[in-house]
Amino acid sequence: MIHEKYFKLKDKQEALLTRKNEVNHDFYNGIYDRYQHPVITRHHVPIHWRFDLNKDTNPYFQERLGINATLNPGALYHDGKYYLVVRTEGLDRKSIFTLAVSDTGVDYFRFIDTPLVWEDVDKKETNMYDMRLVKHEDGYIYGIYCSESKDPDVPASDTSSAIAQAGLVRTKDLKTWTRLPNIKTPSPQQRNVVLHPEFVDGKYAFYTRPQDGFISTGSGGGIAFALCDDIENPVITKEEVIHEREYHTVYEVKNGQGPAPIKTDKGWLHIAHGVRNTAAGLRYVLYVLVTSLDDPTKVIAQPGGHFIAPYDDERVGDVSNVIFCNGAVVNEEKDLFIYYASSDTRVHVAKTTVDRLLDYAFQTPEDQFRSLDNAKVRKTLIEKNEKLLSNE
Ligand code: M1P
Repeated sequence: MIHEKYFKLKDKQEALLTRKNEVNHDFYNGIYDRYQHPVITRHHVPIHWRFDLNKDTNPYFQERLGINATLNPGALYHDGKYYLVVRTEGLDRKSIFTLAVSDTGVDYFRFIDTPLVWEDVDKKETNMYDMRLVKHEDGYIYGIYCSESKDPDVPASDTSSAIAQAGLVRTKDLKTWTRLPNIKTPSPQQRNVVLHPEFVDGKYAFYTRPQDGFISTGSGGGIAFALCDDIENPVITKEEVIHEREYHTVYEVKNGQGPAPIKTDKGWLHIAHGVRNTAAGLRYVLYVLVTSLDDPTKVIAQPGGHFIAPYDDERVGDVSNVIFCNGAVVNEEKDLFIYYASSDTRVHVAKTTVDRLLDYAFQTPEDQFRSLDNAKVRKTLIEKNEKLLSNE
């Protein structure tokens, strides 16, 4: 017999799942719209994924498998619907992948099916998170995620050190997934590995983030580009850094490719994350880059500063002061939906268009890397505007 509390909680949840999400008009920058509510929170996770509904086995109707956070989703626009593969973190810290879908892309997201599982090819793998979903021109939908395991080479007293590698899966229908081997690279650790959607010189192309340590990139770092012959036995022998970390920028300490880049007539549009250190800890923001269609290793536009940073309530969560994005989609109207998580806790959407983002990418002044030079850039803008205003 189903516990009566289930129906009460379900009604309450239904109000959340059917709530319309409007543009937040308190925020304006002309580049993208923010929305009033997150698109996915832990409260969106179905009740029967968390509770045993049976009154006999759960007389107090206790939550048996609680959810701590829903964050960092991979995204895919597929058959007219907006799909997210959400990093769904249990109270036990383990992240699992779950599928949510919406008809609008900004509201009414619902979790469907059951958590994604596949053949267990790597028994050392402890945690998995941050999937990048890519519809590749070879006809498969690929997911690359961070596959984390305990570092075997540390003393027994060290129960924290971990190794991050790039796990690889693929599907055609988002239901049946095949696990391929982890992507081998020259770097001891890898996170933020992303598949480029097209072949380059007849090979599979990847964005990687070489790193020496699990948290610190050490002597590695930067967004790198790499080619690989065989996706079923993915071995990368050379990583070329195409966007480096840089002193006194929003990507001073670390950076990483976000979703797969979006192909436009002016170049490949990238959304990346940049990290700097502060007295309050690491601050994660998003920034934008464009690379050349002829040569995807060549950066051709690089607007200065951050593109999305923690705003209002987004600042606080499990890991505060973090905006992270590994999913963005474009629909037939060239609307661009950027799914980002705030403070490793919940998922939001920022909506723009490909044209609007290209305008931002190519027309926003670059960082001059020195305050005095940046002051001159602003002075030029002010003087130009003052001239215009005086002619009014
Ligand atoms: O906690 C912030 C983010 O930290 C990591 O990102 P990076 O690899 O750049 O350090 C990831 O663990 C990510 O999931 C997390 O949101």
